Amino acid sequence: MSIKRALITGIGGQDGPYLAQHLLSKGYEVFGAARRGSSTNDWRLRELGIADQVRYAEIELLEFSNILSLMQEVKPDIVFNLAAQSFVASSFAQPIYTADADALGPLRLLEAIRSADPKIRFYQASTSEMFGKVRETPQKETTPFHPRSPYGVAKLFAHSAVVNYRESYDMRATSGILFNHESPLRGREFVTRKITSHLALYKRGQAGALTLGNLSAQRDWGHARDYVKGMVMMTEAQISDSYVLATGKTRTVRDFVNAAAAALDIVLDWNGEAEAEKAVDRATGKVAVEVSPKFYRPAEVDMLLGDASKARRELGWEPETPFEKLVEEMAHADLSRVDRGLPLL
Ligand code: NAP
Ligand code: F7E
Repeated sequence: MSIKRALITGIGGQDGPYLAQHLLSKGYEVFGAARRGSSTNDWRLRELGIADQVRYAEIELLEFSNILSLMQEVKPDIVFNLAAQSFVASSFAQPIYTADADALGPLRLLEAIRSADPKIRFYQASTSEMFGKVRETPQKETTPFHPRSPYGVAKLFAHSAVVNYRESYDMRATSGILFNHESPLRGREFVTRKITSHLALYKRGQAGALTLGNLSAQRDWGHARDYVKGMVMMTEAQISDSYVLATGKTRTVRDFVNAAAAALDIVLDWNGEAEAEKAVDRATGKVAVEVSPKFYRPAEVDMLLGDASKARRELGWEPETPFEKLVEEMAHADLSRVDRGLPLL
């Protein structure tokens, strides 16, 4: 029997709408689950033009009873667990909440599925943050983990639970170890969108200098639209397993700033080092980018670089969007929002 009904937790985040769009295009019926807030958070679904094609449900990862009822009422064929407290910096300030949502949340989902219908397939949004202080480069499925944040620790618990439920109960549980993936729908607190949204405002004279933290951190950045396709490939595969999705290229935060500035026709000249490093706008001679230790983390993940050859070999997955195209798409989307007077959400 082919899988038809998908339930996505975290539908209001970055990945949820791209995943919903892809599943809808493949003929799935899509239920999107979000926690209750004081207002509706569906701007990303509206930007993709699919807000009316998704059926909505309520979920709170901290509450087992509502997760169990959701499984019993929706009766999904597959659950994609994208919901999480996903901002690494906040996880240092809220480690216990982060563990409850990101470690115990997926465990509650697995238990609810085991109880409601163990045939329901499960996808867990695992992360390259689990590699943390990396033991080898590039990182792949067999690389030992060494998380560097409460977020990474919590996600490692969830990843291990998925493997354990697969082995213990023969459940169709998959873990996608995804490296950073970005898009115009990325939250503004993450560094890529912080850069593109701020530089778009700066370009139109609506913001001053952009203040960042560690400019030398390196990430393997891909496009969320490409990565959600990999999630679906993993869950449609005959055997449930764990897969890395990555581009195989790494860039610094500084590289990202330069690419975003170039997409907006801003030329930057860098000088200084560490906290004194600055980028000067060649056209005006004013400082456009500066550093503040306020954005440093108690423990940093210095460099991530993924090897997705298992996903390429076994699933046929390939990232499609080159780094420059990703940055250009994000920078142009933010400039267009500024020019249309739209709020930068
Ligand atoms: P995101 O934009 O932060 O979205 C996360 C979603 O989870 C939000 O809609 C949020 O709801 C919801 N959520 C948070 N806490 C919840 C709770 N207690 N109960 C119910 N819902 C809750 O994250 P994303 O970038 O789409 O990423 C999707 C998943 O992939 C996350 O699990 C993330 O950790 C993981 N991941 C992301 C990346 C990446 O580079 N993007 C890489 C690897 C793994 P609100 O809107 O109400 O806050
Ligand atoms: O930071 C550095 C920061 O917050 C990237 C999440 O989706 O990907 C994401 O986690 C790097 C870090 O993402 C600023 O120190 C410098 O080294 O955009 P980020 P992240 O921490 O890599 C993984 C795979 C996930 O799973 C997570 O859910 O950029 N950085 N200056 C800064 N970061 C931020 N946010 N703000 C700055 O001003």
